[in-house]
Amino acid sequence: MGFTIAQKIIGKHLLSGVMEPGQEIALRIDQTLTQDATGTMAYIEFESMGIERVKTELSVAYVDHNTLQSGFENADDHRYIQSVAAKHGIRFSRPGNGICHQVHLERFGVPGKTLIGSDSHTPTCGGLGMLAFGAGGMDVAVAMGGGAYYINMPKMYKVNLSGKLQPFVTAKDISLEILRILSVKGGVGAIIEWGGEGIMGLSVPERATITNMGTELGATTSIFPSDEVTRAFLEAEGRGDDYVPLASDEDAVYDRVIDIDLNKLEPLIACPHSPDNVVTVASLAGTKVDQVCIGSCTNSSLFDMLKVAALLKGKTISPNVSLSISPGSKQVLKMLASSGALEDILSSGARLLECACGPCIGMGFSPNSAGVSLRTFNRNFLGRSGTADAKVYLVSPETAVAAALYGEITDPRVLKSLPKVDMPARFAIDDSAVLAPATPDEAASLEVLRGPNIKSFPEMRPQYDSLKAELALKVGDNITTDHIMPAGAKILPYRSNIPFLSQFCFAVCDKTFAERAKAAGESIIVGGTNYGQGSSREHAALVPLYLGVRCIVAKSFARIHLANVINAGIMPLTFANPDDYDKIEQGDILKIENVWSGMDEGNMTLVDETKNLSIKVLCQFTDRQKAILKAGGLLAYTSKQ
Ligand code: MIC
Ligand code: SF4
Repeated sequence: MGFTIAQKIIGKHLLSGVMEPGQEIALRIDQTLTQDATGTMAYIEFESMGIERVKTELSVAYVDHNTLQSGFENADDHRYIQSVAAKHGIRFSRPGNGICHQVHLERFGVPGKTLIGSDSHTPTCGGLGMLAFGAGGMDVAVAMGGGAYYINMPKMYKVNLSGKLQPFVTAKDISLEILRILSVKGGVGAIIEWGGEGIMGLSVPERATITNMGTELGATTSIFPSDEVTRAFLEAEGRGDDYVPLASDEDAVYDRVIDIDLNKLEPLIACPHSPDNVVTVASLAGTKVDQVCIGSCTNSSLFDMLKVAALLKGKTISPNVSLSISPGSKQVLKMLASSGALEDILSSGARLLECACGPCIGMGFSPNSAGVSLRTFNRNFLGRSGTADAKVYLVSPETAVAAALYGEITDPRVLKSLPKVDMPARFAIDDSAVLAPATPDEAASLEVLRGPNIKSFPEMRPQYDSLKAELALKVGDNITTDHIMPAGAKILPYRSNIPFLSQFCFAVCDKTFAERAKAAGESIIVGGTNYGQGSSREHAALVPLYLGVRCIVAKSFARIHLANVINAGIMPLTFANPDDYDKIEQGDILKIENVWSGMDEGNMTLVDETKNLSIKVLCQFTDRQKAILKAGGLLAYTSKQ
């Protein structure tokens, strides 16, 4: 039996475990990346491990999320990350240099290597055949220190693309189509490999749009082969030497195969408030639009931006629409400027934003009240834009331009002629905003610069053999990390200040939760399916830990959040019978006895003392996970080792 691309890379990086779906495996990690919103915490954790220099082949610290400096907090955090990176052997990508995933794709991603990043869209580099995973900051800290990265061996899915994209139908529409087919839960536990003759027509940045949004499927990661298209991209980046060919074996076996005929694909749009709420653009034609945003790690490559510029050339956007453009990297922006395309963008009435995440994470450019915003981004979760009642739709750059020009949702095919966009044989390479770390000799005397916003890590609490606490919050299905720990310009600057952040925990669902949980001392949360989908932010586990949450019982968990919860020492349990979810209520007193033996047996009895009920809950922890929970979290466990 042959191997898939992912199985081949896993096989080469396997430190322990067997490659059978569902079994825990340990992987050697070649590269890591962090961004600033999760990075401060990851570096605080790395420092606590007492390791002088990272042990990876390459580690890069990006600043791209918290770039709005409306007080000292973000600037202090940037300085902290810059100094900690210099001291410990990590490259530092300065604010303004671009979005981590776009820059990593351009400058550092290597086919066949492993990468973990403290950001859920790290699979973007799967576009060039890298096995790249989003992870919590603690897992990234451990990998920087040379430790393994643990995942459950995923199932293998294959998506075969046949035919050719028709004019005005794009890689983004392929992403939306697979979300329509699979939903935000459909990729859970799987690695998605893309193949078929249709991929030959997709450039690396287009492939990266697809692997980027694989995150929204809940997939462990997504990957493309490394082929002549990959070689051309790496050569244009002056990195031809990094090219290695990679393909799955003819007789590789997949757990599921999905076919998409590109000839039949139409422009698609994801409606509020979920990326899988997908319909055709044509079906919403005529809906008034207030705002259009083009950029984010999904759609900010030179190819995307040149198409946008060509479509805007000589035209003026609707007076009722505010259009923002955020190029993904300084490389993209410089090439837009030198080719004259920037002029076409600016003359249309667009507003140029910095090369950063910006509006995607609510860092400025929030929509007006109840505004309709069309974005080329990957997430449209409730409240994420910074405007609670905004309606955010996800679209391709072409559909975004059509809406900006007409002031309403418009099938981009009405724009009729699609100007031909030629990609340069060589990109404008300028790594001046990537700072090299200090040499080991210089590093010894370097000071790490900490501002007053950096507060200490929450107290880790070992699990005890019995637990009795109030069910402080009961939530429904598909709860995102944006519900648990919202982001946005007002809150994000406090990512290294857990006590401050804690007041906003679950505020989207229940403004009283934080206060009630704190007053209760210890508490339990109950959730539905896919609890914790979305971001990799470990704050969605550390903040509940700080508020005294000891255990979360859900119908199912999203992968990265599950790992973060265990790393924080909070016990995740699942209902043996999902119908039991309906039997318990917020405010009930819940009790679990014999936690230790229950962990060994794989199940426990949850007693609802208020309702006088006994409910069976499951826990399939590995020995390593049990030890982490008993120790009170990954950091405590690692220092014990
Ligand atoms: C996001 O897109 O939600 C983020 C912000 O990039 C997060 C990371 C974070 O919360 O800092 C992610 O996707 O992991
Ligand atoms: Fe940044 Fe948005 Fe991408 Fe997250 S999804 S890394 S916030 S651009």
